[in-house]
Amino acid sequence: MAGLNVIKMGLVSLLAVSCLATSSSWAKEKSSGHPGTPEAEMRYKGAPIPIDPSEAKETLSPKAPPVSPSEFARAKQIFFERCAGCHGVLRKGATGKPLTPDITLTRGTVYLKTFISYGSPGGMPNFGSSGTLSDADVDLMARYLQHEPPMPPEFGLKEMKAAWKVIVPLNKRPKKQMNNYDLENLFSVTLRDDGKIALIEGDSKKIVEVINTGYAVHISRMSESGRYLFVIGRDAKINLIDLWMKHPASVAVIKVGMEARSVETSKFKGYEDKYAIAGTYWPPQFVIMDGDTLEPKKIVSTRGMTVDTQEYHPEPRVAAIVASHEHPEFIINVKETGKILMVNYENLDDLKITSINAARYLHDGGWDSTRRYFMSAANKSNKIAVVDSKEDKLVKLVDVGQIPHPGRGANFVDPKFGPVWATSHLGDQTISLIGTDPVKHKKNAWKVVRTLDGAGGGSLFIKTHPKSNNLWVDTTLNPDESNSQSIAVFDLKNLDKGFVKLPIAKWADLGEGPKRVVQPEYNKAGDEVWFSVWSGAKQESAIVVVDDKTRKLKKVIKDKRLITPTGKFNVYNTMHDVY
Ligand code: DHE
Repeated sequence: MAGLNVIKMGLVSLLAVSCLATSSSWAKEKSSGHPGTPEAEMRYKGAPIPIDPSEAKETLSPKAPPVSPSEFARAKQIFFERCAGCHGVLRKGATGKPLTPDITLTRGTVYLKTFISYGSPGGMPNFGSSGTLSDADVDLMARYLQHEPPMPPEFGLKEMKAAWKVIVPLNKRPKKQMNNYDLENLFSVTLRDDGKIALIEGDSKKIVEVINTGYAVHISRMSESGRYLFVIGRDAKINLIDLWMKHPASVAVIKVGMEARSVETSKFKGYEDKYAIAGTYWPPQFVIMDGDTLEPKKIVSTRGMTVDTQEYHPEPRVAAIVASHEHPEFIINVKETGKILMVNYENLDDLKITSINAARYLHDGGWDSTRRYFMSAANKSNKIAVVDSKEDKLVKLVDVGQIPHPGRGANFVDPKFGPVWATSHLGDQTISLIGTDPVKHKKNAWKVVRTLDGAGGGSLFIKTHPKSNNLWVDTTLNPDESNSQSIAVFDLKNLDKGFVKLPIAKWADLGEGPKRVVQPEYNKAGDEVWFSVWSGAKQESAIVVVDDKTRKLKKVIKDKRLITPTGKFNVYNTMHDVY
């Protein structure tokens, strides 16, 4: 329970920070308290991790300044809530610098206190001078960091099996769809801080089911057939939901670690719905499971050497996972080592893994329009790695803007340069368009062919649809409310004309709250685009549906149960990787 309280406190503090966003400009924020790192990025990366600090094994180092047992417990909690997201649980360095005792002991308490108090140009927040941590806590953290990092427990097959439950066995499940929903146009909506998902019917726009899931639920993915919905929480709990049931509900659950973000299912011909895979942040590993029961079959650690300096990294977290359409393979982003693993699931006993050197801090990504090339953001390296899933090799590392954050990106045909895939950025206002057709537009392939100027930095997601002429770009984490509460839309036929801003949050007509507009998602037909208006857990949120052709408001979905809606996953588009 202690762990849960910690998570709750952490999430509340995350939202509290979000609520603090003022109307300062993006540029002004760049030169604020922690130079070099926009506050939006800190807010995003600084989320607390859902590991119970009391479970992490403590080792006191004789050479380090003394820390009492009660101080150690407090310092662990502060570290897991505020620091581990950037520096890693084992402090080996992630997007933040390494903080292992070989480094911290040579720096000493006074240096570390200054660093924690005032921050650094590299992006370390000014925890002391901003009042986030008291003087006593700054002193405590400076001493604590000179001891060995406490080690959270491992999570192997035994633990997974203990946490695995088939709620409805295969022979008790329906043989055909037992409800009248238009399943392909159903949306699975993340209710982030409520630990639930809502299933919303695309046509009626009514919530038809609310289902309990993992804590701080993160993403939904579909099985190839469109029958099974997989939902993963930050606490690494996976719910397998059967959409054929009269009332869709979880038919199996499992916990695959202590902290996770990604889940995917096998999509190669002959393996439809056969396997599921989940990647964890802690322990750093992935697990392949049965697609219809979640029985864990094969666990593989991602610990290993970094791609550039070739040093051992004890905690390379698993970020995005996509299912190959070219081979029976999962494609896995390993964040801190910068490697992309092509895991062939034909024979789980003699697993074949092709390890592709990309660049550090791989995060999210998606397919090009042919679903042959995986476009993956190495966010802090400011690059997009292009992987050829047919040849299983790296095609190119493309330099883009500051901290690319595409979600799954957007595919369309640029009137001048041919087929492109686009990403927006967390760290600047640009949108990079990368040529993706090496056959008919060879000279444009794997280059940034065009850079659009968007409304601002702090963008998380970008979206279009094969049937649409619009490109939608959110600026969810921009400090200026006029950006974070609206969406920028470009006309794909007239990209030079710039964008138009639509006041999505205003249209939702809600009360107090941050009302951040996040993650455009299309319906199956590609003629509507849905936006979440994301406020605090105790505030009203909404989903705003816009007519794609006219760009006019079509419907505001409001419901008491819509608590902190963020990601939305249309069944058809998620099944078929349409974006
Ligand atoms: Fe996400 C996707 C990790 C914070 C909403 N997020 C992903 C993926 C990863 C990731 C690795 C890709 C999964 C895949 O494709 O297999 N997200 C992280 C973090 O580590 C981070 C930065 C901090 C954290 O504490 O979790 C983080 N993410 C957030 C949010 O705060 C967001 C905006 C709101 C929320 O619901 O938590 C958020 N992330 C999303 C969404 C997707 C996502 C909606 C899927 C986008 C898609 O279109 O596929």
